[in-house]
Amino acid sequence: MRQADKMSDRVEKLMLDLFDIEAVKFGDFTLKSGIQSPIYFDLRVIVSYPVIMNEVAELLWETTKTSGAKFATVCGVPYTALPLATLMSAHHDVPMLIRRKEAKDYGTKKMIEGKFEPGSSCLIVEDVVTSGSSVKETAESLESVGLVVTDAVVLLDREQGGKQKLREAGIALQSICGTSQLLRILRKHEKIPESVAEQVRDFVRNNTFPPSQEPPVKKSRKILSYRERGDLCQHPVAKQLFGIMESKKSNLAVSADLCTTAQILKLADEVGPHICMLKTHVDIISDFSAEFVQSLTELANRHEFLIFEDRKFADIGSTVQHQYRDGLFQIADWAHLINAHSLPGAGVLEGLKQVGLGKQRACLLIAEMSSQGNLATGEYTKATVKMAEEHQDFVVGFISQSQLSDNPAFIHMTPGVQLSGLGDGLGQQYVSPWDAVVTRRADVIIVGRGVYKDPDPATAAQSYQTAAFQAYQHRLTN
Ligand code: 5BU
Repeated sequence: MRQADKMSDRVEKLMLDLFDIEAVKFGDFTLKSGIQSPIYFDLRVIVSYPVIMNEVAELLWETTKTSGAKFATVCGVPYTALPLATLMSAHHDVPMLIRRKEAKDYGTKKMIEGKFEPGSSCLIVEDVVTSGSSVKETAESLESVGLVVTDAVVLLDREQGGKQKLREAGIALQSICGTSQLLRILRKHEKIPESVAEQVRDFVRNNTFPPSQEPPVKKSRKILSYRERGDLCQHPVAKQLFGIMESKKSNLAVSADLCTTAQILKLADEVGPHICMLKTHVDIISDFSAEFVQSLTELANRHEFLIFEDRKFADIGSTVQHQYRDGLFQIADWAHLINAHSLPGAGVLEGLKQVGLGKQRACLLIAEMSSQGNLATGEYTKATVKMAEEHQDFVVGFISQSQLSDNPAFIHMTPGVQLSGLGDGLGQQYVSPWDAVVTRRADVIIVGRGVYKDPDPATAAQSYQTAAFQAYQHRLTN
């Protein structure tokens, strides 16, 4: 079995176990904050189930390792995560630190127990994240004694904005599972009725912590419409895209990952009225021709969508220039948008830019990926955002899994979206349109198989269009 499959099978089994031992409960609960919630996580019970506890610790470890986080010590948020951090520490030979919760009351007592080098890094381990405040408090304690905290790992993310809040505080949060995935697993095994799942989704939707209150830039990012952002941005392609999104009421891009021109043109015509953008992988087409480009361009004009060639340029400037301009595909002649990896450094953009700018083309930088175990995380992602900021004449946004920049001109596009389905067995990981747009703050969702594999792609596209645009409207008004 592949690594990705194994991992998702294990997560699925763990969620079912947590349900069985009532660590995950459904009903009517009053949370610490006084809010009534239809779902409650009580992970304290896992200490009574050593096998489960061990599995949680192992999955926390693997999730962290997959994200590429580097750390010298681990520290569990007291109290539930303490035994989890202990197991991670003991099994993987990484020293542990203990944060005293009561230190404040004793004044002179040490807040952090254990040995560490000032300036060294510490991973925070937590059981459940809601707003992220407990992780933040623990990070502050660790930082107050000279430790560096850049990463945290959690068993369950309630998906109520905690991840976003922690990112604002400079902490990348990884989770084994989020509420939406948990609900999909429990529904798949018919552990809860759909009405309960919907009630929980509604609750999460209506109880999401806003990503930031104070900084004015962030506030304005939250409430600007696509139209307003189109007015603000300089690049003609970004302006056009925002305009199309607003007028067609669509923030859906369909990925036409089909291997013949006839199939792609048929799909483009069917889904055209519902999309703002069609994404291609031109190198998988068996009968590519100039006529195809002409027909696709006609369809793009007729239905008003942009064409995005998902070529993922990743070589030195001189080579990508050829790949973009020359060869069989002459991508620069017909694709409004292309994308590039930041891996080679700014030269990749300099090269592409020399070809694209004269033709009024734009580029998206790949800052995060949807696939399990990908390495586009942490410092790499941050450096990618910086690179985009330095090339705003050509880079109009990101392919990402979350909002990475507050600059309203940058468009965030998120692939790995499906209404049903957790993954594809080859590492792809899916979130729902709602999660992508509301929780992760994507501007555009990219959907491939969810649409083109459907027996009725036009109706499927319409469903995704409605789901993603309603999510955007919710974001505008909340
Ligand atoms: P899917 O059928 O919805 O899984 O297709 C997703 C498309 O987005 C597919 O063309 C991928 O090549 C593309 N993609 C992705 O899935 N994840 C990423 O991180 C990036 C691109 Br970058």
